[in-house]
Amino acid sequence: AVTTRLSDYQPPAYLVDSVNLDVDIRDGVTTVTSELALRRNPEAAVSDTMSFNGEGLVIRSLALDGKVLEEGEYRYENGELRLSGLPEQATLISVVDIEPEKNTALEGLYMSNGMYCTQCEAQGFRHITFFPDRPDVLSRFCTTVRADKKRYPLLLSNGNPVEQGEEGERHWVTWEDPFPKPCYLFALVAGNLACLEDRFVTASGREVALRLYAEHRDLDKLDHAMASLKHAMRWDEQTYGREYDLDIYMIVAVSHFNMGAMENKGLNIFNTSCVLAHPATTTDAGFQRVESVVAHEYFHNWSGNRVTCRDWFQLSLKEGFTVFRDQMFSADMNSAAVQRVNDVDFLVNHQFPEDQGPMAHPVRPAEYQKIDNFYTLTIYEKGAEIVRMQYHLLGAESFRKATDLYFDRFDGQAVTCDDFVDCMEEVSGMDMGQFRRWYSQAGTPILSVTSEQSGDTYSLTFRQQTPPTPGQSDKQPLVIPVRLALLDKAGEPVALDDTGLRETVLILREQEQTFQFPVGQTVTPSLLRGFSAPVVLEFDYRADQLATLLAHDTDGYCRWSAAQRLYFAALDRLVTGHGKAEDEALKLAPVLEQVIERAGEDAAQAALLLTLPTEVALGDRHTPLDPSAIHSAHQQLKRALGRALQAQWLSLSENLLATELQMDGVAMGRRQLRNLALDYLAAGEHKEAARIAVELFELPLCMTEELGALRVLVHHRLPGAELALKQFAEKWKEEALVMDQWFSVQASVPGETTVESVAALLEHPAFDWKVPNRVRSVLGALAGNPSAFNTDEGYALFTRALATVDALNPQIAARIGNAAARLHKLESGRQRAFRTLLQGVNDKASPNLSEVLSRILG
Ligand code: BAL
Ligand code: ZN
Repeated sequence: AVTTRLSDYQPPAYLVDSVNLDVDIRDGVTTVTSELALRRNPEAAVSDTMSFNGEGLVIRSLALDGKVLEEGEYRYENGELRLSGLPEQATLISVVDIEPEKNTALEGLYMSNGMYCTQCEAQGFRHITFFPDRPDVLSRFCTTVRADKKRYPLLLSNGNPVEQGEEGERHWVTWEDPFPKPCYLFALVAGNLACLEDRFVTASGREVALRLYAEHRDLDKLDHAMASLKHAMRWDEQTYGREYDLDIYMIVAVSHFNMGAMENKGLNIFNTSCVLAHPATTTDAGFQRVESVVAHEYFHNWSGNRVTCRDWFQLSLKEGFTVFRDQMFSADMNSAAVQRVNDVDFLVNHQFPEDQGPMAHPVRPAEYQKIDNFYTLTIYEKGAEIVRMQYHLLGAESFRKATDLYFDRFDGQAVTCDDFVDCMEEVSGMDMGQFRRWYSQAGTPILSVTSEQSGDTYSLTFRQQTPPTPGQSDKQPLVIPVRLALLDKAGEPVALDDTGLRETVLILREQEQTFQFPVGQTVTPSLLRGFSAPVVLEFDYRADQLATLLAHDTDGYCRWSAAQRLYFAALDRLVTGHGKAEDEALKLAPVLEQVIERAGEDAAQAALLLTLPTEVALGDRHTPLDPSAIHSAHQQLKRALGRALQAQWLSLSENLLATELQMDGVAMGRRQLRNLALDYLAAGEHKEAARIAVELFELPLCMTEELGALRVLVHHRLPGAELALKQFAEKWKEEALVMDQWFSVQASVPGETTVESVAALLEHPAFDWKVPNRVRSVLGALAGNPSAFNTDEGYALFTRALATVDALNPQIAARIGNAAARLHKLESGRQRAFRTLLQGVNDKASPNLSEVLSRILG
């Protein structure tokens, strides 16, 4: 395997000022003619040799400045075309053949359900034509797409259409993109699609055509994406002063897609799951996801496209920043408190484990084998937290000045994470030197806090330490902002100094620091408010302190975190055999009752507070990991809570029922709480659970209700479950995204026997190894279901499936392969069995999968 290192970065020897592409699509073979205007790079050491990337291209001809190159005058091997003896400026014309119909890896040009489409980030363009496939080569693109007129009436590429014509049964359209861009932002679509069209007038009065494309049958599922897009466009003008810059903005929905969506200039290509939405077929969570992904890709037009990355080590420059932007947008569109808890929940339950496992890497990695493997939660979610800390350190006003400076200074350039922080530093006058360690140091810092009351002084001592990660054993102290309040017995924040300040931010810089407050009474520290830094916070809270936080804290994150601590403490005692589920439930009941009583204030927040941590999260607290013990503890507590609060669950299940469909945040929160209540009711084996679930299933107002009911029936194996599954599949067999949910519900039933269902699902006629969404719906769900996954049969099935996926789509295989990352934590019997099977897959794995498995196997 070839390792690429940040320290080896060299600017390209030649730049490509413009690209003329002609893509001639015919059944079986597509011919790509490209004309590159090359110019020696004044920023690079003088050289007359240039390498162009090219994967699997069949050369028809190559010509330099009009002269045909004979074999021997160039070298094309190992994915690289090398030309020597180049003048200062030259024109390279290449004609190559590619076979999109055979492209199951879904990178470059490929077919998705009868249409042609592309995915070029990170390195897909080299599967289309020869090019310096690196983000620091920015070129003006002019693209002509040719195809059969009847079957592919729609021919799209980046920018604006400038010419079109017909030749018999074929036609062509030429698109020009005036903005220089790296080739990873190139896109092309040829298909027969329906269009939802609208318009947006920018703040400066320019009119932009908005066109959303999908299969004809999905035309009624584009309204929510359109509304989200318009909100995002306005928000970016108001919040960052950024306007859209082309005359057309297009989104195309495709069913075969490796990622969620892609921000190609002016022509976003989306996984159907992130753009299509209709209440009958899409859950409320799905609606929220569409809103945030549409916004995310739109925001990339500035944070990513106008200002892009110098190299792929800087990926978080655009991704971390853009995730932060989409999180803040969603907070403004919905409930900010709920949004923050959801974002933190996701980070803590998914990125923290990544940071503690074999794939741990810095937000700006120092090396990689396959860059596709680094589209990680660390780059995205932790990257967003690092930007968020800068936002809070500077304050909203200075942060805006710094981003203005960043966009203005680097417009049209490919830059680094350091360039971004430089702008923060320059505007604020702060020294961000130590802060930059967040980009280069991997791992989640552990912040241990102790308190002491001495007379009229309350002190807090903070000790920070980051555990070693692969390849990085020594860790330096980080800048950790800790937002803090101290609550009195009634839950009111007390004055922290003689000015009456009731909340403050402590900026930690050293391994150990103590802070004193003139506070004479017993207090409960409300620490890390708003989750002010991505750290694991250790504080030996007493149960009554947690109850105070949960009941009274005004900070949504601190309330949620208190609830999580209470649940974990109870679950840990059950795992280690030191508690009884009924006793634990009785201790928790009064606190949870209070949450339920206040649920009317914010049902979504109540649902978050009442949701138990997952089995995966519980397992991560116990080494060696015995998934059966975890599963049993989890089931016991859920059942006991189901019984202890059964009157409340019953009342929530029945009383939150709506009579007419609404899609606002309040209605969504009520549905979330109701589904949760029904789940607890069933866990407590209440005799009414099956009746309520069946009634809801049979007459749902929307997919959130229908799927919530189905999940309860299936997960608790209630009477009617089998029939409901059958009816659901019959009703929704034509709706791929709904059927993904049908697969997923079954693969996520906790318990060992689910492996048998998963084996059957993989044989189901509707299962398709070539559709990433379908593969994820089964294998992703199994991976998140530890009691089924961690069995001999689970390991055997998973590894067999992994090899099958790898042969078709290495990127997806590598992603799914990450599910094995807890190998080193397993108890020895399971670890041995799983290791042997993984080794067998790794021996024949693609470079993508091999990088992941080799790190896991150690
Ligand atoms: N750039 C890849 C997809 C996304 O993060 O928007
Ligand atoms: Zn992105």
